[in-house]
Amino acid sequence: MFRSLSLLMIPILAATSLATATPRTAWFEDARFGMFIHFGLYSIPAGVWNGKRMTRNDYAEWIRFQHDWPNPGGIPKAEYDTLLKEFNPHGFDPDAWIAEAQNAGMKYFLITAKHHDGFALWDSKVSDYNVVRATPFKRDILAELTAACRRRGLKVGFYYSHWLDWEHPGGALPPWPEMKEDPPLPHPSQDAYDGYWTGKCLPQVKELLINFKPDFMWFDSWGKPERYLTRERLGSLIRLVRETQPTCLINSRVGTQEGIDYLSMNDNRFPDKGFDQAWETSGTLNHSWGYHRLDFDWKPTRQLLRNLVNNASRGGNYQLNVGPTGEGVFQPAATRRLREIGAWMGVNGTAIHGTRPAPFPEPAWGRLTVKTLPDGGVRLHAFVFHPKPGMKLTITGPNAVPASARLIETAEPLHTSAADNGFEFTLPRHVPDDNMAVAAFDLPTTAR
Ligand code: FHN
Repeated sequence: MFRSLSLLMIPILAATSLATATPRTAWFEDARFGMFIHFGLYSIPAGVWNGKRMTRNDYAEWIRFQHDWPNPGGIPKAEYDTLLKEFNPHGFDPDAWIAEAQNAGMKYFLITAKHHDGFALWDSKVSDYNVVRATPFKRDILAELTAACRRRGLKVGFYYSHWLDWEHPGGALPPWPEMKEDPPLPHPSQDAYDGYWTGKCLPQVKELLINFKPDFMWFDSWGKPERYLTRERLGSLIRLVRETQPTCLINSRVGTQEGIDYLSMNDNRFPDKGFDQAWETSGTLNHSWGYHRLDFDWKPTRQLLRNLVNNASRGGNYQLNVGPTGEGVFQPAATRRLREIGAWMGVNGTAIHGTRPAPFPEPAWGRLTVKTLPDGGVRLHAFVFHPKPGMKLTITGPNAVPASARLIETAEPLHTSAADNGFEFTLPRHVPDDNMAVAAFDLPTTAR
C-alpha cells in the first residue's frame, strides 16, 4: 500500500503533464511512433549512376548533387531529369504502405512531399516538376496516401525541403553554404533565392496545407542555414502554416526553435535525456533514407525497439524510415523488421502509446514510462533490458508497493516488495524474450 496518496499521485501526475501536452501536440506525444518515407526520382538509380556507386554520404536521395563529388553540381539536371520518364512505380499501393505502418504500431505517417532534388509527389500547380505532370505515372501520390491515412486513422505529415531545391535555379544551394569548398561552390544571390522562396517554396507549402490539411510538417535544414533562412523568411513560412492550417505542427528543423511545436533531433540521434517540449528522432532502418540497392547495413529489430523504448521513456517520438524501391514497394528486409516490431507492439504497445516519462530516476537495468488509465488510475511500465529468470530489480521513487504487477506479454504475476525509497520486483522463472521484458505495475485503488 502507498504510504501517502498525495505523495504518490503528485509526482506521477506531474510527470504526465511534464511533456507539455498542449492541445496541439497532445496527439503527437501520445502517438510516439510513426513511419517516415523517402520516395522520389532517386529511388530509381538507388545509389548507382552509370554503373558507379555514389560517393560521400551514400544517401540515395542525394545522388543528383553529390554523385562524383567533388565535381560541383553533380549530375547535370538534364541527365537527372531522364528519370522523370522512368518514374512509373507499378507496385505502389497506398493502402499496403499505410497498413504496414499501422500493423507496426505506428500512429502517423510522414513522406517526402519534396526532397532536395525539387521533385514534388503531388499535382502541384506551382511547378510542373512533379509526379502528375512530368512522369508517366500521373497519379497524385500524396492525395492517395493522405486518403489511405484518413481511412485508417493515421495522422499524416509532409517532409518539405524548404532550404535546398536543386531544381529551382534560385534554390540550388550547395549542401552546406558555410562550407569552404575548393574551388568554391556557386551560391545563388539573395534575389535569386527570393525567387525560389516566394515563387516555389511558399506557394507549394500553401498548396500542401490547403490540398491535404496535414497534421504536421517536417521541414529540413541543419548546420547554419541562416544565410538563406533569415528570420524574415522563416517568419513568413511559419505564419503561412499558422494562418492556413492552424492545427498543423511545425518542427525545429525549419531553422529556429522559436514558434515551433516539436524538436527534431539530428538523424539517428537518441538523446540520453528528455526535453520540456515534444520531440522526435528520425532514424533509418539501414544507412540510406532513400532506397539504395547496395545498402546492406540493416539494423537488427532489437536495436530499433531499443531506440523506440529509449525515446518513449524520455518523452520522445521515433520516426522510422522506409525507402521504397523505384517500383514503389518495401524491401523484404524492411517489411520483416516492421512486422517484427508490429508483433512486439501488438503485445507491448500499451506501454508506449499514450505514455509519458516516469517521474522516477531512470534505472540502470532498463527504462520506465507511465500512463493515466481511463478510470483515473496510474500504470507504471518497466522495460527490462536483457532480462534473466529470477532477477530482482528495484524501482526507486514510488512510495508504495503496487497493487498489482505482471509481465505484459504472459500476464504472469510478479512478486513485489517494499524497498528503500521504492519497491523491488522479481522476474519469473520464464522470461518470454531475452532482449526485453515489459512489466506493468498498477497503483492501488486506494491511491486514487
Ligand atoms: O539531407 C537530408 C537527408 O537526405 C534526409 O532527408 C534526412 C532525414 O532527416 N534529412 C537531411 C539530412 O539531415
